[in-house]
Amino acid sequence: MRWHVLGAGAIGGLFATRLARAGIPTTLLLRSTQQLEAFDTGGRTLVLETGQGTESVAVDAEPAAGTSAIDHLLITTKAYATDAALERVLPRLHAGSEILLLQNGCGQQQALAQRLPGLAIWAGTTTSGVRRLSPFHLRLAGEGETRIGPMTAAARGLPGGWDRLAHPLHLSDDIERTLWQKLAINAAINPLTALAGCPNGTLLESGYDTRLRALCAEIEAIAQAAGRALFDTPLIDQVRTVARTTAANRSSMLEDISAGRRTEIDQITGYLCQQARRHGIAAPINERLLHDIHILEGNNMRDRSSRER
Ligand code: KPL
Repeated sequence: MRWHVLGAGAIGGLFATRLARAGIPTTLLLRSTQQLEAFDTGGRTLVLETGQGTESVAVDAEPAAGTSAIDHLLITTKAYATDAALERVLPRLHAGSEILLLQNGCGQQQALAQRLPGLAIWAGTTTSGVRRLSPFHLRLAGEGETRIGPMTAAARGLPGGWDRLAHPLHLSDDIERTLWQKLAINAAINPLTALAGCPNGTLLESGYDTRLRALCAEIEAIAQAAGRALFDTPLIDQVRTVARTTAANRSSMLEDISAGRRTEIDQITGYLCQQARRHGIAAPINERLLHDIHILEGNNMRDRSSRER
């Protein structure tokens, strides 16, 4: 058994170290020869700093556009990059391939399951917080939990070898609900922190109370209109708990904005706005956040191209 990891960012790197540590041969699929050279120069290891110390884990790497068959594929790309990344590896997949998507956002998991319905496909969410200090050097900010569930009939139990991972893992019997729960939390925390440039814990301050409550109520209304159950308790309580447990963390959207990268706003808030339109309800708060983050992304892109000129 060998797992190939498509999307060698923070989450991809974290799970590559977890797989390799469990004795499962693991290969990073890298996009460019520069990335492969940098990985070779660093001794073909991923470095993971945890509260307990620093682990150096040896993994393999190869170009995504290689030729050997891929039996087990973990996709951890940014949500918007899923299609383009998949195109590169599609010729390497076969009827028995297993695919697991561990990403933020919604829509891309369902699209892949519709596109490849005969394959064993799982989707998952993780609340583990990990930062990339340099391309192959990661710091684990907090060990969260990971929920995985089947997206197609061929996906049974956990994906191959994942029962051996030293990582808090749960099999979800309602993965659509799990995806919506994570989507709702991300839609509440990520745009607000990205716009304010603040860590997650700042949202607990009283100045955010009214805004956060109104945003959570609107997200709940969209989920209800779409026929999706969220949590058994109010979303605001869940969001506050996540903001408290990740108080010092910067959300992934804030990190993207700070680094001048595209964000996952279209797959998070954009997906919710699409659902609201489809089900005929208004979503003014989410529409506004979508607009404001697009403006911020646009400013970033303009700043970047003027620096490059
Ligand atoms: O998943 C996250 C993210 O930043 O994308 C949260 C839960 C908001 C933690 O930072």
